[in-house]
Amino acid sequence: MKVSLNQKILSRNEECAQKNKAFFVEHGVLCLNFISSPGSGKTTTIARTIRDLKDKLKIGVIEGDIKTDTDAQKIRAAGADAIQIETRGACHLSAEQVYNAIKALDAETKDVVIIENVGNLVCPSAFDLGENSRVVMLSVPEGDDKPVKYPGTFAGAEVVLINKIDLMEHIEFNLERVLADIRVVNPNAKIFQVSAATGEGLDQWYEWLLKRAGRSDD
Ligand SMILES: Nc1nc2c(ncn2[C@@H]2O[C@H](COP(=O)(O)OP(=O)(O)O)[C@@H](O)[C@H]2O)c(=O)[nH]1
Ligand SMILES: [Mg+2]
Repeated sequence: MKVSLNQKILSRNEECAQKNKAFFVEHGVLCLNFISSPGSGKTTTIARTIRDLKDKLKIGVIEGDIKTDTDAQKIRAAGADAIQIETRGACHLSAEQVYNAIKALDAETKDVVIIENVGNLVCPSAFDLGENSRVVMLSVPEGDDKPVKYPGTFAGAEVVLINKIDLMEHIEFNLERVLADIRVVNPNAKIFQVSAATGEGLDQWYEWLLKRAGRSDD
């Protein structure tokens, strides 16, 4: 009984995800689904990306949180349009919520739509939102065992951002282990080591993003 209800929810989500996907293809918009634990630095990274690429990319953001619109406010302060979705307890965004947000955001006028999913490494990875690509973030203070504990989430990533590398000297974090563990579940993932606080390593992320959005010079 429970299994079939879950299947129904997932298949309804899948139908709506297909509509979102078709929308992004039709309008030539790159949609990224950002997934990570709370506090790993998604909002900080997205806001910095908006500021640093403001002359090159028109970015719109869909924010998912259980409560509050604080992240949408931070994104607007960085200079981009943002729509906040409050999930009221749900641990992930659904494709239907994203469908409604796309309309409110005038997503067809953007080069890139970034979805900041609800913070956790479990539920968001089970729900396709119709995105073109998933970006999974892991920050140094969370510990180096996360790729082996949440393999499914890392397996679905096109990009893995290892954030807060400025804290590496203060915290025990076996980078080699993390890189090897991600490679086991996802040999093709692009892995960038960054600090959204200092800016270190972000150039490689920006290069990837511009290229993926079809906006690079080369
Ligand atoms: N030291 C350091 N702190 C960071 C970095 N990126 C984000 N933070 C801090 O981590 C906290 C959580 O960041 P936030 O972007 O809200 O994380 P989110 O919950 O994933 O959106 C904030 O206090 C940020 O200032 C980083 O690269 N280095
Ligand atoms: Mg956030």
